[in-house]
Amino acid sequence: MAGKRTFTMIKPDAFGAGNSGAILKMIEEAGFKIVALKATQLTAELAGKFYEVHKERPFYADLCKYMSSGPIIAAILEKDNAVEDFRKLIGATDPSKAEDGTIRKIFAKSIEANAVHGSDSDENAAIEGNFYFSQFERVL
Ligand code: RTP
Ligand code: MG
Repeated sequence: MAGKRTFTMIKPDAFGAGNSGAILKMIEEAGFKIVALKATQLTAELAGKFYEVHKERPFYADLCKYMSSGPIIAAILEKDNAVEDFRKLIGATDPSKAEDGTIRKIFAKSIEANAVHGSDSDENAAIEGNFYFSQFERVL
């Protein structure tokens, strides 16, 4: 059965542009409950750890630099079929390929500065949520 939780980050481009509130509003209006939330900033080292699965990819160094370049918002979201439905809501990685009405289509600046992150599996959603939040920092 598909899981009920996913993990997201509002990336430095969207945070810096003052779009965090509008993005969280879209997320809630799409039926997701915010069950953990914080503003924070990654060091390059922590970004490297978070994106370790991509360490062989050509964009890895740039991505770590970018993700540690400014504040972000991290959140755990709850909804039936959360991972898949959230990836539909955010749209394709490359905003020029994202469907109209998706968060990336509306807010992303480029394939790297693409406004939001969304977990790609139930397993990674749990790992990523645990990376940022203790048991006391989330709704049980
Ligand atoms: P995310 O993990 O952030 O939700 O994005 P995604 O699944 O749609 O894309 P993924 O392949 O996991 O890539 C992670 C992030 O790396 C940056 N990226 N840059 N320059 C490039 O060609 C490139 N490709 C990916 C993006 O910030 C992407 O979201
Ligand atoms: Mg990904």
